[in-house]
Amino acid sequence: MRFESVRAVEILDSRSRPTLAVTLAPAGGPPVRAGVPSGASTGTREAVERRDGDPARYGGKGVLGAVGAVNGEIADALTAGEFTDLAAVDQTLIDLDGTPTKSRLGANAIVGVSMAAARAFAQAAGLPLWRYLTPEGATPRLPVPHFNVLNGGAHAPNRLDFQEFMIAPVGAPSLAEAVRAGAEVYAALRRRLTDRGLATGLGDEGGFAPEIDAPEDVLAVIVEAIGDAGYTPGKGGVAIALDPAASEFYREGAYHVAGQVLSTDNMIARYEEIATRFPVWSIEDGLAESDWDGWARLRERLGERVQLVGDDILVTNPTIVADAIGRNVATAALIKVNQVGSVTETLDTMRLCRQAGWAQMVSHRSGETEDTFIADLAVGTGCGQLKTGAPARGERVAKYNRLIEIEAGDTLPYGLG
Ligand code: 2PG
Ligand code: MG
Repeated sequence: MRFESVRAVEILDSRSRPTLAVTLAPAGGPPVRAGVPSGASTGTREAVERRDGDPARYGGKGVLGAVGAVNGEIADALTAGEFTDLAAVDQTLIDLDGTPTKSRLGANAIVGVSMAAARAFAQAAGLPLWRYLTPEGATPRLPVPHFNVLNGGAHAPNRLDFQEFMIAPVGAPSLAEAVRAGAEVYAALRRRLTDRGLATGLGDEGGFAPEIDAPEDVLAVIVEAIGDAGYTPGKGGVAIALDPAASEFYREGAYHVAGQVLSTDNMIARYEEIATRFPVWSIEDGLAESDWDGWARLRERLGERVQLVGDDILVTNPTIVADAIGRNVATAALIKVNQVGSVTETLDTMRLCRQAGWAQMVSHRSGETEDTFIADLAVGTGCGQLKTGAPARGERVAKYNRLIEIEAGDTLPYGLG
């Protein structure tokens, strides 16, 4: 593979903040493009997103430096060489950057080029992106979509501490039916909230953002909405997944939830009660990223009943995930391409999880573009789970619609696997 040109421009993400669009022109084929996502509740060990810090532009959030890195150094390196595969491109980018966190060129610059390069190789091989991303020995499958129907934490201006309440149509017969269930429960939830006089404005990921304090009250209304829409709450129908994003409400060694101050063990007990009372099948970032001992106890107490997903604590980083597997602190990893900063390292992390029997949930970021890369990544790796926001707002729906199109074009299994 040779590249004739590599170009980036500064565009807007779904939160009105600057991000990058990267266009690669592979020799002998049409140009390919990628849009770079960006998080709000970020883990401290994530690859470093490069922002300009110039207060005169976008409040310091401009990405002209990262754009310049793509159009300068990265373009020079990629147009000068020939590449056998995506891993070779990604290694070139990592070596060129030269830092462990991709901070010099910017992880946002590098991941955009990496995603576009994956598309270039897929195109050259005459394969859909998901098929190109299928690792040896993996079976592609349509993932269970996890619709984030109610937003709090860093994603909404309400006083709710838990960040994400997701519905997962685990029992649906197909992806298209899962999307229908997601949309129907979302509509039923809007009616329930309206009936109670609660606001139905949306948070960053398209879920409603009403003023409710206690997570249990949110869970109760979601269970009602699942029933209203004609589905059975639970893994045979529509189950619930949580991402409390607990690092955000962990202060001075304690968890601050709905006005209460909880020790790690009290927080774990709270989750045990939640999992007993409600059809919660998965909890992501139930504890803070620094609370590794707490995570180990959480897994002991709840790991048999509930999937325990590490996001901020693992940051899609193969080295950290290998450590976490050895220390038994979770049962699944959240997978975000921009958290580690290249597609190859993302696939490495997913392989480690597969080998250890850990589940994986591919994820969007709260700041997104219309790029649907992660839909193909979830299908190709056959990991069985994708979260990409509510069944509302264009940048979220684009991913679900991409899944529908993949399902319509190929005979693939649906479900957790
Ligand atoms: C998360 C993500 C995506 P952010 O915490 O899982 O939902 O949020 O992109 O803000 O880190
Ligand atoms: Mg998270």
